[in-house]
Amino acid sequence: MKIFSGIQPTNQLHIGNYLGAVKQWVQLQENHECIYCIVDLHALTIPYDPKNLQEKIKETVIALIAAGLDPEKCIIFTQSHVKEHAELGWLLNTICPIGELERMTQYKDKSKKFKENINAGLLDYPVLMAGDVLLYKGQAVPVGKDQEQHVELMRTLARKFNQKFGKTFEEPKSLILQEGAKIMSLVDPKKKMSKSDDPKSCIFLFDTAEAITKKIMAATTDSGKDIKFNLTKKPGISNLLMIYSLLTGKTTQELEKEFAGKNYGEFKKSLAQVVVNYLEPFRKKQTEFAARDVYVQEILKQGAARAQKIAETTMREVKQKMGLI
Ligand code: AQP
Repeated sequence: MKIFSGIQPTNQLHIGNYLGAVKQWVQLQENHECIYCIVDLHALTIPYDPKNLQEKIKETVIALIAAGLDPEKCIIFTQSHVKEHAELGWLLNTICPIGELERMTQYKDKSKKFKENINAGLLDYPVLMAGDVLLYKGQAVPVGKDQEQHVELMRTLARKFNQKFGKTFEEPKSLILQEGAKIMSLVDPKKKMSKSDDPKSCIFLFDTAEAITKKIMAATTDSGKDIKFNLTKKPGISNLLMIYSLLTGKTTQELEKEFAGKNYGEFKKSLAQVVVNYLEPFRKKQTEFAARDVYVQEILKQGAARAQKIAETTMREVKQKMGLI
């Protein structure tokens, strides 16, 4: 299968990005043709500082390698280095109904969050994302639950394009994990954990042991004192149980039994230890790669060159079919 997925260099990666998306990316690279992209063009749709964008891109690549991506097994590159992304995005704009974009949950959420900056790019985000995947004729897109709607639009655009201009694209399907697809904020467990949110709401992959422990101990829990998995009645403790379960391989029922009669404090202390231990090797690798700037830049350079070749071939076909050449 041809796999494509992307991540924004908006901030450090958190455990939601890892458990919902990147962990799948690492597994898929073993048996599939995988292309993973740092989507810097998408990141421009929310307020950012041009002075540190390059640094954030570098941090994101390092995080992906530290989490297990292997540049020998997959392509890793920066979106803006392959100009065909913007080009295909524009062409797909001409077949995308605006109504489809206005109903997108991410657009609605981000327009509320960044009221002073509701730019056209924010609305158009899913079309660029469709271009990202279709450019490589991607067949599957491993993402968290929040991106399901965008992959659905990708399918619609692929279908429309094929109907209008002749069969060119397959309709990519989303690969969404049954568990971990939506890790919630530690501060407000009704909201998803988000990089650009309050740092107290996220466990970042490279947080220190102290920071992880402090955030988990302060995480919002629910009334009552039982450690029970119930997403509607106990969203806070259920989110923590889910993280515990995903990192240890124990089911939430097993954990309920293990923590029967224990209080929230005892459970959180144990979870903090689990998270610290799980992330320890990631932190070590991050330190190692942070000192290897040339190596990191080379990964991006080679990745872009490999991606560019595929992108050029698709664009030639697309332009021919659309009557541009
Ligand atoms: N809380 C989450 N639980 C599970 N999966 C998640 N993902 C994001 N948050 C969660 C998945 O991570 C991948 C990369 O996400 P992204 O950086 O492209 O953008 P996002 O979905 O908007 O992630 P954030 O953390 O919320 O970033 P900001 O705050 O910058 O917008 C995607 O596959 C996503 O589904």
